[in-house]
Amino acid sequence: MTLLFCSSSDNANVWRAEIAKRLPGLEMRVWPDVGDPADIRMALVWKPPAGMLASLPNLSLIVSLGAGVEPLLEDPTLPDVPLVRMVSDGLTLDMAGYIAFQVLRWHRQMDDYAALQAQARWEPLDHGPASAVTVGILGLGELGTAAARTLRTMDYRVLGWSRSPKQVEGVESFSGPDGLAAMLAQTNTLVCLLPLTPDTQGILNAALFAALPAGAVVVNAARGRHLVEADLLAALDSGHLRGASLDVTVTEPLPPEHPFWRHPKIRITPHVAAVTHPSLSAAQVAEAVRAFRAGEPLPNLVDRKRGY
Ligand code: NDP
Ligand code: OXD
Repeated sequence: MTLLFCSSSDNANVWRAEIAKRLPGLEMRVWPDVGDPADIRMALVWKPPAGMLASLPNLSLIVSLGAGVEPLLEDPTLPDVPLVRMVSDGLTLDMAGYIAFQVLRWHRQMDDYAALQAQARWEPLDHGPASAVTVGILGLGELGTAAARTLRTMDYRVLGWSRSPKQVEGVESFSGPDGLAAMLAQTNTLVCLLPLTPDTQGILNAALFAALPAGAVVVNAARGRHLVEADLLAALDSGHLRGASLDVTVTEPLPPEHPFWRHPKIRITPHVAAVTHPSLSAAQVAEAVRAFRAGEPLPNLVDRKRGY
């Protein structure tokens, strides 16, 4: 059984070494050196060219190097074979750290201190305790739950919104449209960790921002298309929102002329909130391959109808 690796943003040699440690003898080819396409039974991919997977006649398993699978599902030629997505300690720890950092950045006014430092001004600013800050998390799945747990250890009040109600210790769970409205009304820092689906695209829009208390902050670490960019600019410029941290944008890389780069209330990172570290994630790939070969239920299988 041959595995095809295809990603322009992951290091194939590092992956080859990590996979060889766990699956000795497994042949791995690296796209575009596919050889005979009929040899390929499994593919390990991140944003493969549209149509590429459909050109592999014996493909029987797709493993996504990413947690979010909309780049695959949006390819109309995607073969109808099991699709496993990435769930690993590397991603969850990275994301929990990124969200904690962004919540602290706004709560503890770190950008204001950077501006004061630039003027050599020693000027303590007031900030309340973490327990007085309510963080609302859209998406209480693998990453949202990890972020929620980390924030709870820091004494933030944490609320979470998901399709189905959840039980996470110390976290108040909301679901449905009424639940969303109830959560937003209490949220000082809103974090988006939803998958991108037709239901969630554009969810960070003017109506949602208006439902947040004045002075709220928005953190989007999910997908750029969750956000209506013009609505964010309007809500920041009107003074309703205090700031936004964006790890993802509609167009990536963010074009140099985009207003987000120079907006005083926006902080940008280049889609690095959570990374699929090979050393921490190869075990999950190996487990998917092992289960597939053994004909056992596959872990972290994507529900194509749901879209995540
Ligand atoms: P999960 O599938 O584990 O969790 C998704 C959560 O969103 C679930 O709680 C789900 O609810 C909820 N959800 C989905 N649709 C809706 C809806 N219509 N209404 C309310 N809640 C909804 O995903 P992960 O936590 O692993 O990842 C989330 C996203 O993070 C990924 O899809 C990806 O886009 C993004 N990501 C970003 C990275 C970055 O570096 N910026 C890195 C990795 C991922 P329920 O549980 O009830 O189904
Ligand atoms: C992912 C990502 O979905 O890195 O894993 O965005």
